[in-house]
Amino acid sequence: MTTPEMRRSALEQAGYNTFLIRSEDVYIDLLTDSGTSAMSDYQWAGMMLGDEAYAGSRNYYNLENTVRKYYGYKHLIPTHQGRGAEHILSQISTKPGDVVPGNMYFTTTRYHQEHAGAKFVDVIIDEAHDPTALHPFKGNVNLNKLEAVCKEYGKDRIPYLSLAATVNMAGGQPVSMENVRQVRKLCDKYEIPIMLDATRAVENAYFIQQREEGYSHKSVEDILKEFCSYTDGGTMSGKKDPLVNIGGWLSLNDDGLAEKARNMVVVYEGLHTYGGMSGRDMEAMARGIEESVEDDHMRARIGQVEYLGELLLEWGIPIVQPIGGHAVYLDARRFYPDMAQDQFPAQTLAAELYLDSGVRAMERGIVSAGRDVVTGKNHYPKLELVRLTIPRRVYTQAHMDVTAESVLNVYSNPKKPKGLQMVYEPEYLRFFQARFTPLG
Ligand code: PLI
Repeated sequence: MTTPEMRRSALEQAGYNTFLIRSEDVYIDLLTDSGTSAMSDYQWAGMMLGDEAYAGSRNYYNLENTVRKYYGYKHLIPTHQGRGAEHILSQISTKPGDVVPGNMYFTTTRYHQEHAGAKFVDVIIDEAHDPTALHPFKGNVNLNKLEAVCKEYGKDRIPYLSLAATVNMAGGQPVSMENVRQVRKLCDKYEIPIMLDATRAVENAYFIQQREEGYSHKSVEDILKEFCSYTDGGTMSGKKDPLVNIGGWLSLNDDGLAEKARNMVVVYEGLHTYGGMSGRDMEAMARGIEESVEDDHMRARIGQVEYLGELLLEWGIPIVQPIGGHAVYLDARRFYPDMAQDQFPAQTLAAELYLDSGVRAMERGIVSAGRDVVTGKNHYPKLELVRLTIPRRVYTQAHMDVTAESVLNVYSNPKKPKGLQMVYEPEYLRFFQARFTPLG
């Protein structure tokens, strides 16, 4: 528990950036679901079976078999976390002047694409940029947008389509099976591979089971395997779906590309049979993947997110709809309709929420979007959101109630903040370390 005075002081010291608050000053931590989930007894038991050989650990082979079994990919290159895999993939596939189409950007993913010299082009459906649109698969690719990019640049300048399922920045929104099937057809026509950001693909599979015709009787496990079968490989942050605190991987079906990746991973991550993870970490991830595809687990996990979202909707609070897989996203524009985007409404809202109750959330708006690498100008995303992210197997319904009550307090407070001014802006992925002062 914290007092208002403690929180005011902690927030000032953190430059009004929730990433810079110490966790001991946080009451309920909804910053992220990344690496914050609780491991099970089965996973902890696996930690005791760590084979810490430098080369050829048996835990690596177990992980490789597990990824093959559930995701279906042929080659497994382990990395320390998701962005390690994004780095390797970008470096082995992308050259300056290339173009990478994707269904909305993710911060680290786009960073690595741009770092390798590519331009990112958003090909998600328009509904994804509208927090009120009720489309059941707001992560879908707009096939016309994708085809226009394919026609303009062709296979020589498009190393792959970057397909995220679910789409984090759109509000944890899924991609339908029908859409990935159509995307596969189109990419085959233009000979462009599809690389899946598989970070929350199990959550995506659950939404397909719940919402798409013909899938209600299939297991999450089977749906996941079918979905991945339309893609050529994937990057994974083990810190989300796979229920571990650290780890990731790059998976590829193409033998030549996998050989390149295995060569590059030794430079940045570690030998190709551990890639920055210890044996025990790989064992915990293999077991986490097994648990993550259980229908009951997914129902409980997403059910908890929906519980919080439905409570907020009942109270008339503006959130992104439909409710996403890993988080509830507050629509900061509708909290502060008079605040200009340059005054950082979502960053301000995250600060207000922390001040009210010690609940920590994350900005997903103009600060996260960063600047255009060519012009240096700010991106102005349509979505200006605060993410209440739910770690897996950590919090109770009571924590969701306290969070909802605090959001209601902030929403109904007649004294509206004036916004923030950015006083320190780091060069890369500025949202992590930027500092602000309050206006007015
Ligand atoms: O945080 P990493 O490096 O293990 O993974 C990067 C990453 C890649 N793709 C997607 C969709 C992510 O959500 C992601 C990381 N997400 C974080 C840290 C989050 O808070 O959402």
